[in-house]
Amino acid sequence: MQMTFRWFGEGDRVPLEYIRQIPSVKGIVSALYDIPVGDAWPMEKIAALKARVEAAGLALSVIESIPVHEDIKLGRPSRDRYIENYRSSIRAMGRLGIPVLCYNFMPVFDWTRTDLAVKNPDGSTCLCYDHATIDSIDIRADRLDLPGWATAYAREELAALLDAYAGMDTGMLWKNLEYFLRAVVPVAAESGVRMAIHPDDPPWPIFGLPRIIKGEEDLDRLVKTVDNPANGITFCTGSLGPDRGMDLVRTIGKYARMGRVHFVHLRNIRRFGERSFCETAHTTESGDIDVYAVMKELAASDYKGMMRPDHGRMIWGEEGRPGYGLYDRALGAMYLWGLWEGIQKSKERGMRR
Ligand code: DNO
Repeated sequence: MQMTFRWFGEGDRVPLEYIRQIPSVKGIVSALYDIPVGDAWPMEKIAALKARVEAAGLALSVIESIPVHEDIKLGRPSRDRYIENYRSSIRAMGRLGIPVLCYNFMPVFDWTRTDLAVKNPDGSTCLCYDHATIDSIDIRADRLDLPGWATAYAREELAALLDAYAGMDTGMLWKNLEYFLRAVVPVAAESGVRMAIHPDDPPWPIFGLPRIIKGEEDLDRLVKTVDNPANGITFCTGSLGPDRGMDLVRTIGKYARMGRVHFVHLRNIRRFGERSFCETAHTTESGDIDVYAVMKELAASDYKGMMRPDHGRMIWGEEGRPGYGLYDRALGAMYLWGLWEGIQKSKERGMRR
């Protein structure tokens, strides 16, 4: 397993040089942030990003993400042009030897929270999601402060997209994902790039928009759609975990043994009621996910892919991008690596016995 850390490019308040000082972190997860969605990523720009990361003594291990244009998700005729661009970006990644591509297929909104700074008793703040709040929002009328809202689409564009998705059900969205995968996975396989779909976060529909990567049944369908190791999963415990019915330990082992987990986002959450939760520190004792058991199962599956500590709280007075401060994620990396080393060592001892 390689421990990695997300870096949002030169605009990130967390410099690469600080990331390098976190023990265990060898790889960077990043992207090009100035390319319009749908355009092909120029090879020279990706090469420059890679050179910058390597100059800081780290490897560019994962691209998260090349966004999928809404026309592809909507199945519009223009999708073929955008798919061709996507294929070209994958080929460029392959030529540069960047092994993993994390992407998602969520209509309009990426991950969504309803509060970006809930105060904990210890003075830290965390991100929370409350489904009743989501249900009470009229997205066409209200002003929102949701991650993705401000950056992704202007108001008029959003209204047009919501209209376009109005008649779409999950069956149609699946067909469009399948069309996309059949077109891009062979190119990824040939280029030595492993695609890793990010589950829907939260794992249920929001704002009446269909969502299709919510749990085991969906992941089963995904891996079968194009039966190729290049068609894989970003196993995100914090995205799949809010569903009380999800058995994270068994399923991470199942897909890792199939060779389909290429990237792991690890974080913990505390559930409140049916569809509400807050993000916590990474440790098992902090939330509802048995992080130790997840790591143990991953080690038992002989996992060799990438992992990153996902969203942290804001601690020690740090300010920054919600979920992506330095301090709590660095603590998370250390905790996860500590678990991993301990588990590996007992595995080795067990084998010697
Ligand atoms: C949130 C992230 C997601 C993820 C995309 C992948 O913190 O995990 O925004 O990058 O869904 O395309």
